[in-house]
Amino acid sequence: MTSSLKHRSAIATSPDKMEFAADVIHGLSQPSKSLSCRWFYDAKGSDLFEQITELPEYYPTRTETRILQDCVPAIVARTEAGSVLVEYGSGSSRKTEILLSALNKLAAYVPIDVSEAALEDARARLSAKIPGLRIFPVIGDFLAEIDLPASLRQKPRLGFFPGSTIGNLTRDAAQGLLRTMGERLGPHSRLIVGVDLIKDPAVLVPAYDDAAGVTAEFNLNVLERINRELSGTFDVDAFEHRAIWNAAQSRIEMHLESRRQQTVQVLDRTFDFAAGERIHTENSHKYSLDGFSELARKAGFETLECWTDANSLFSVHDLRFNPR
Ligand code: SAH
Ligand code: AVI
Repeated sequence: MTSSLKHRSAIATSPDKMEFAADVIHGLSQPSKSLSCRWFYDAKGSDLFEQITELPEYYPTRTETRILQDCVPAIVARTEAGSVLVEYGSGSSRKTEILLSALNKLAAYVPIDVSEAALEDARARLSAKIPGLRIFPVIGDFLAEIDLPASLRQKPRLGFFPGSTIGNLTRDAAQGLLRTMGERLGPHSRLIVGVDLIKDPAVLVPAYDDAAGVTAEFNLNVLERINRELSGTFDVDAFEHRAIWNAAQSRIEMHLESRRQQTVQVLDRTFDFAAGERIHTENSHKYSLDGFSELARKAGFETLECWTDANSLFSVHDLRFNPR
């Protein structure tokens, strides 16, 4: 999909239903069934993600928030006045408020997200809280081509990619995305990235399989979305949420496991599930500090500084793009 950046009054249409249909049919037709995690984020999915961020087991959001509160003076000190803040996968933009209130000479804020509902809520809240802030929300896939509006094209840019959303990509795809972001932000521009760290699976697994069942609901919502938007016939109760630590790949995997043998229809297609068969719905890769710096280096970024919390749960990296 090609997205162009629009002013909020002319917000682009939500991700194309045709693309959703094609992607779902492709994923469910594979010998190992899978769905892209980007489809989690309809209005209900974005709301469920916000609930996840407040769970006692889900340490990433509160830990990254604390790190950002501590490191924001250093980030601000390196940022040129008149910069445009471009955020990838901005969601509720709550952590962004830490940067927005400290970076008081910003030319504009450009949040990019596939979730129209999340973007609209964030825009309304930020406009009320920070009068005078110019906000240009973009509904779109951060993997696609996104141009800044003409009035902002000559301004220096600061990229922001928090939440360890980069962990939802494979390592190769993450490296490719970082390079693309660097090329679009421009030579010598900076990118602040939040990255979740490798730790004891006894901490990791409950973060993705919480006692209250919110993550299970978030995972299962993708089947409800297929039912709502693609005339799917999934019996959501006939699937079970699974969160698994894959040590070889240093990642948490989320799956939906069929509780019984069943057949499901999506649009005009039929899919058979054996009892115990899984749909792989998400990867959440975890990095070491050096492992992430090395990945960033291969993508053309120098690590200027990197911060973590006292328990080494999460990290924030201040990177500069130095293309060769
Ligand atoms: N940055 C926020 C939200 C993280 S949740 C935080 O740190 O808490 C991941 C966000 O990325 C969601 O809002 C989701 O809608 C968005 N997202 C996921 N895949 C995307 C894609 N391919 N392109 C743009 N946004 C995406
Ligand atoms: C957005 N992303 C980084 C979250 C994560 O931790 O991988 C999504 C999520 N999946 C389950 N819980 C949260």
